[in-house]
Amino acid sequence: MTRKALPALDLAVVGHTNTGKTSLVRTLLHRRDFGDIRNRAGTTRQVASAPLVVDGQTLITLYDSPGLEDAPGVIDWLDRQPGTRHDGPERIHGLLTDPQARERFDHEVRVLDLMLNVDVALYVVDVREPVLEKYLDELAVLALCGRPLLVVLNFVASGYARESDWRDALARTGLHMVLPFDAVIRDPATERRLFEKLTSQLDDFAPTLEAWMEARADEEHSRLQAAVETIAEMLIDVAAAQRLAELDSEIDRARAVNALHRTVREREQACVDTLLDLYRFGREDYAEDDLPTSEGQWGEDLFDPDTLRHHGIRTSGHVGLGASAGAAVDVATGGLSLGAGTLIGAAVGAGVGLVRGFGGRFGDRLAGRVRLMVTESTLRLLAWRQLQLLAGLRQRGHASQAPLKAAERERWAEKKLPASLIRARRQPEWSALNPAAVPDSGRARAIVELGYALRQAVDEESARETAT
Ligand SMILES: Nc1nc2c(ncn2[C@@H]2O[C@H](COP(=O)(O)OP(=O)(O)OP(=O)(O)O)[C@@H](O)[C@H]2O)c(=O)[nH]1
Ligand SMILES: [Mg+2]
Repeated sequence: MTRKALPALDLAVVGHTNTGKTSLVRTLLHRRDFGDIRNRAGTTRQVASAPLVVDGQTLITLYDSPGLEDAPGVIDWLDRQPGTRHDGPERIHGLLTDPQARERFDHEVRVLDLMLNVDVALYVVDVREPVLEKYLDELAVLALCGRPLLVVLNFVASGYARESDWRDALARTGLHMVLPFDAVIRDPATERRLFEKLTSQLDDFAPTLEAWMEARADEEHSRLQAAVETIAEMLIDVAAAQRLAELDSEIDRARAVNALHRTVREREQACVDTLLDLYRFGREDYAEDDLPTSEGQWGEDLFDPDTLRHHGIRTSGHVGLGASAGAAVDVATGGLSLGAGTLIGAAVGAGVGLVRGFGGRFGDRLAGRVRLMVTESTLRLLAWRQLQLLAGLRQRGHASQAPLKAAERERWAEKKLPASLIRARRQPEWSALNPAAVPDSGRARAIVELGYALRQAVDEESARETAT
């Protein structure tokens, strides 16, 4: 369905230097490649624009601007000019057309020029700062431009914010449209509030702003859906992955273990890369110790028994086929828990179980061989790590400068694994990691089902967080 063209909104982001204007633009854009962000004055020197596009139409254009530094000087200059005291835009126009003033108020001129050409502006405040005279001068100069202003109180999460001082001072200057924000945290609810506040002030642009909010909400929803299905697909691949090894050859078993380790690590890394990509981040966003490194391993190796223990995951027990299958052997801790008599000396390595007794197509070649599979403990750890990463990504603003910390999540140690994952243990043809795999509709269904279970876990956790 083609949408009727909506009036496009021009929105300037202005404020004192180093208050987080460029950071705010990045966060609203969900793009980290916009502009330069640095903790010092005068980083942004030119006005730069970026569009918010829906279905090929630019609904909103954001304009980042250089920081204001000499508003008191501008006020003094304006006060010295004769004539129209009450026509703000005319007075500003006078300044913009005066060659000497242009030279002296280099940054301010760019901002004021922009202000006269947009529909609305966000004035960004660093609420850690006291309400100094120079900031009130900035607001006075901006008010002369005759555009609606929404004040964004930035750095509210910083602990020592002076939010109430700022609210009082702003109310005294007649500015009541105020929104607490933290430009480096990603919070869809606050982002939405910002656009709702604008909607309430800009009747002509209400349909535009509503269309934007709707598109953003849809995007968030489908991104999360894609993310859980990405994780689900990886887990199904790993759960059903297997390698065969000669039962009597230690060398061959070691080879198979290494091959399986490598394949699973690579599969996990591919999942991480897809998640980063979905949320428009990259490998440079995370600290090596917390998440996988570029070599395809996590700082904590997936197959180190210490890693499993550290995460409170039991490292002995069945591979997940259950006692009824009667053929599962877990060697995760180097000790064999079942069928040891047939597997003397087979301490094949952490996180990989030896399984015998499959039938069917994949069972045909089993004579004299063992089948290696990843243990259930490892699956738990994999699921847990990816959900942790997802939670971290969902909260990360695109202006974040600190490395990504995976959010602390409830551990999966004691939970029952979803049924779809257990099912995959008996379906080697479902794993893209198996050479003879033939993905079928059962695999697709299992991914959707597991994705749904993961989605529920994510939603439950979000609900718990909101409640606390
Ligand atoms: N913790 C925290 N840091 C922030 C926030 N917003 C900005 N910063 C940091 O503040 C510094 C300045 O951010 P910028 O976005 O470059 O500020 P700016 O207003 O564009 O600066 P100029 O272009 O120089 O005027 C950077 O170090 C940012 O990482 C915030 O909400 N929270
Ligand atoms: Mg900037």
